[in-house]
Amino acid sequence: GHRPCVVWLTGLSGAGKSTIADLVEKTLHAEGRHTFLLDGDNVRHGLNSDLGFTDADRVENIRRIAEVAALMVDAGLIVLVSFISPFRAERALARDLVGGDEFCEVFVDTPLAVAEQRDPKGLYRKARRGELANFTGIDSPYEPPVEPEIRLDTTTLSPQAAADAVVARLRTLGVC
Ligand code: GGZ
Repeated sequence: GHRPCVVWLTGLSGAGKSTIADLVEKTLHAEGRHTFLLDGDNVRHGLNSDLGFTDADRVENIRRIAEVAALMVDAGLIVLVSFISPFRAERALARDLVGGDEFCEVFVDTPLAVAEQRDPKGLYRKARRGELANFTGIDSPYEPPVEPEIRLDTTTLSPQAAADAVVARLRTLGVC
């Protein structure tokens, strides 16, 4: 198969979303697929540099990302989207905007305790000390997906095994 779609990764900070998205992209590139990765590095510093981490700003962050992802699917790309995207309502909006048949929701399911233990950027530590407000999982909510297309248990899967599971699912969906 070969058809455009959005692979929407959701999960806590430090869950492993971007690591897994990078590995999925490597596999797809090796097979000649045309992809684009939307993440904090290329969206929050540019298009969404006016937005912070209040609930309202996160809603607007995800709304814009969903609109951009929908345009990229129209352009024929496989779009990998890597944001916490904490709210069910905005993920549902993204699914509606893109179209259900072109939308694959991937729950990078890492328990808070595990993400906090990893704390690669020291952000959980800052949040616990009260130096960073509205931090997801601490004093800002995360609503786990109820019926994601894929759930990845990162406590038992290596990043590569998790990425392989995503690619396998994309094959059954006819994406690659
Ligand atoms: C959560 C924050 C916050 C707060 C800065 N809460 O692990 P990271 O560093 O690299 O990824 C996190 C990223 C989250 O941005 P998103 O655009 O994915 O969030 S959302 O979908 O909710 O809009 C984290 C960093 O930004 N970060 N402050 N308060 N994560």
